[in-house]
Amino acid sequence: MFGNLKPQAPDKILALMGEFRADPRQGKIDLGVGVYKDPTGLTPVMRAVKEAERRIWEAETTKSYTALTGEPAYLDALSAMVLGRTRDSDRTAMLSTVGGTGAIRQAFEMARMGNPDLTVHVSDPTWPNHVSMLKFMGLPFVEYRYFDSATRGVDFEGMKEDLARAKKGDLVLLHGCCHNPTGANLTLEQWAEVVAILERTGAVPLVDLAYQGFGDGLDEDAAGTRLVVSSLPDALVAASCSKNFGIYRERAGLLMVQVADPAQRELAQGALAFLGRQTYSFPPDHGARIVQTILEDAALAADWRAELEQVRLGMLSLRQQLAAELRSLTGSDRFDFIELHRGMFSRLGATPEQVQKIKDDNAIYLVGDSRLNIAGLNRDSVPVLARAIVEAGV
Ligand code: PLP
Ligand code: TYF
Repeated sequence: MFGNLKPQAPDKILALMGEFRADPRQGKIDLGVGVYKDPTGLTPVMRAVKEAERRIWEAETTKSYTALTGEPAYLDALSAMVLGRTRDSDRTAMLSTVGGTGAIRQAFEMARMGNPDLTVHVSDPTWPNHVSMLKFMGLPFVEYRYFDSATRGVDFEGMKEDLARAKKGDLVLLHGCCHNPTGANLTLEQWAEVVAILERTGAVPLVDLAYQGFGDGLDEDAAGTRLVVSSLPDALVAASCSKNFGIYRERAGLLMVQVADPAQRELAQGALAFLGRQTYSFPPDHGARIVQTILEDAALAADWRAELEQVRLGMLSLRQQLAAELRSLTGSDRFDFIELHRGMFSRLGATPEQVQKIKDDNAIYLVGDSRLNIAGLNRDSVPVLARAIVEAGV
């Protein structure tokens, strides 16, 4: 049966994790995979998560299945966090998903069920898994201009021009905040312009919100998503709890599907339940229950927000330190974009050879496209990286 299998190209980011682990050099620095690390290099379990787990362990009396589309109280709490208000329940169908990835995959499936002729529009560049899933599913996709390699900001004129070509019923994938892999993001004014293009073309947005709370704050990071959802008839939102709750391996996520007409809601909810049944039936519960427990308890939620804010400010301060260090080493402001970027990532704009040199000479691991994970740094390693960047001729 399996003799005809073709070898699959490994995920470059995950392959880099293995290479880093195997590197025997002392003082090696991992700026590859997008996992938050504290200044000591650990990915901690957040305080509120530990406390929620303790409460769940004490109170839980059964491990029987939850609802097919997920625990309603979790869906209520997380959708309210994303939207900053109670969702429009007449027009919103929801699914508890296997992480953000599961939400994106089911969103692609939903969009195809709704419009078998759709084209998906993705940013150039985007998270490699987006493209990989689209290829595997045989869904046609095109890239829209996004990253301006000269300014390391958003090529917004190019983006608008390309999005204007979307057709009615196409899917436009947008990063809600903290763009992966570039770190360059839209302003709220630019979001409004994108919304206007979507209104005009009739293309449907899918917002991938994987880093809410890692950029400018929990509400600020959801502002674009909220504008999209409140302005447009149809919209999909794929939210992940992996990063902001630090529960990567628990696999908690949410897919929201907003439909134009309340008469379509039952159909959409039924389609989500159907899609769940075709893949794994019931979603995992533990991560979702942690999130629900935290969000439903004012004191726990406040503690979680405080810890998340500390994480966010820590990354911001590393950005400022790195930009300052590079300013003083180069005597120029050409690396100031690092300070303007938001989230875990920045695309440096280095060549693959420069990325290789940084790795060979200093045991500092960046993804091949020159994406670096800011959270992999600490106050002591920032100057080491800055010197390596300059020495590689970036
Ligand atoms: N979307 C983006 C842009 C991401 O970077 C990630 C990364 O982890 C995800 C979605 C999905 O995350 P997960 O499936 O771990 O929740
Ligand atoms: O971009 C990243 O590094 C994170 C983690 O197949 C990740 O989103 C990377 C690759 C992958 C799954 C998750």
